[in-house]
Amino acid sequence: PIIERVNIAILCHATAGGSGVVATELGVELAQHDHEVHFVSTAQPFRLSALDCCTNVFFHQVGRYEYPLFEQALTTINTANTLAEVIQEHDIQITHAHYAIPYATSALMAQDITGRTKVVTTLHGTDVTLVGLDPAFRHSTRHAIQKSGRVTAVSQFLANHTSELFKLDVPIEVIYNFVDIHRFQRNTDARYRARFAHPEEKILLHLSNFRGVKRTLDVIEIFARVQSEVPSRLLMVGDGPDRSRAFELAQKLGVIGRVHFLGSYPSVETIMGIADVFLLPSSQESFGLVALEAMSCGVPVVSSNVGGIPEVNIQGETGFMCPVGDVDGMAHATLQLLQNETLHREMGGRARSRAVDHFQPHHIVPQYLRVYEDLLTE
Ligand code: GMT
Repeated sequence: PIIERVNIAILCHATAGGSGVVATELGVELAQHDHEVHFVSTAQPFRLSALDCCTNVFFHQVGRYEYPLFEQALTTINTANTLAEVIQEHDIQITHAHYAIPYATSALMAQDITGRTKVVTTLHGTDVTLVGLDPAFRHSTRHAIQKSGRVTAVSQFLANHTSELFKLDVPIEVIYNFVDIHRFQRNTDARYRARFAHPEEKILLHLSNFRGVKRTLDVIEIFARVQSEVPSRLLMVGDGPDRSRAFELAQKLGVIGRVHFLGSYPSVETIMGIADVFLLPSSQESFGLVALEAMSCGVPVVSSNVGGIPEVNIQGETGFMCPVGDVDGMAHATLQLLQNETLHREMGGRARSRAVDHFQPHHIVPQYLRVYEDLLTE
C-alpha cells in the first residue's frame, strides 16, 4: 500500500453519468483496500447499489430544505453542511469532490467550517467545458479549482483546456478513468443475444444520457445508412432529453422497427458484451468512459474525434474516429467493420487489450492514492 488506512469523503452526482460512475467505483476500490469511504450526495449514487459493497462504505444523504423564500434548492450549502458533520464525526482526512460544480465549492466550504480535511477536486468535463464556462458559474468554478489542495482531470485534453480557459496558476494532474475488465467483457450467451437480434444480424449500440452533447440524432442517421447495406439492429440504452427526438427521427427515416429504445438498463456490461460496434458521435467528450467500457468488452468504437476521445480510442487500431457531425464517415467506418470479419476481430481484440494493459483499477487507483499521500504529508 502507498498509504495506510485513510478516511475519505467522496462527493458526486447521484444521477446517471460518467462522473458518478467513476466516483462510485473509485470509492469501492478504495474500500476494498481497507480505506474508509463516506459518500455524500443528494441520493445514493446510481451504481453503488449494483456493486457488491464492502462494510467500510457509507452513504450520507444531503437533505433538502424547502422554505418559501428560497426559489430553488440550495444544494451547495446543504452539501457543505452535511459534509462538515461527516468530517467531524468520522475524522475525514481527504474530501474528494467529483465534478467541480457544486462539489468543489461545497468541499471548500466544509473545510472552512471544520478547519479540517484536505480537498481533492477531479474535473470530469462539462463542469469545465460547458457549465463551468457559463457566466453563471465562471468565477466560482475558477475559485474552487484554484483553492483545492490538488486538482486532477480525466484526460490530458481536459487538463490543458481547463488551464487555458481559466488561466490557472495551479497544476492539474491527469488521472485517466478506469474499467473493471472482469465485469466488462465479451458476452457469448447466444440466448441473451437472441432477445435483440437474429443470428445473421449485427448489433450496433449507443449508451448515454441522451443529452445534446451526445448527438443522439447522429446515431440514428448513422444506423439508417448502415442498415440499408447490412442487416442490423440498433440498441439505444439510456434516457434523457433527446430520446423523443431520436425516436421521431427513427420513425421518419423508416428504421424504427430495427431501433430498440431500452431505457436505463442496470446491467450495462451484459448488453455491451453482445454489441458488434459501439457508436459515440459526441460533440464534446473529455474522456468517454462508455467507450472504454465497450472496448473492455472487445467492441470496436466508432466515434467523433473530439476532446479526450483520441486518448482512449486509437484511430485504425481500436476503432475509427471522424469529425463531429460526419455521419457519412461514421457510417462508412461502421460498414468497414461489419463487412470485414478479420478487421472486426482484430480491432475488437486490440480494444480489449488496450483496456487490459492501460486502464485497469490497479493502474489508476494508486495514482489517486499518491495524490492523497502528497496532500497528507505536505
Ligand atoms: O457527460 C456529461 O454530461 C457529464 C459527465 C458526467 O458526469 O457523466 O461526463 C463526463 O465525465 C465522464 C467521466 O469522467 C467522462 O467519461 C465523459 O467524457 C464526460 N462527458 C463530457 O465531457 C461530455
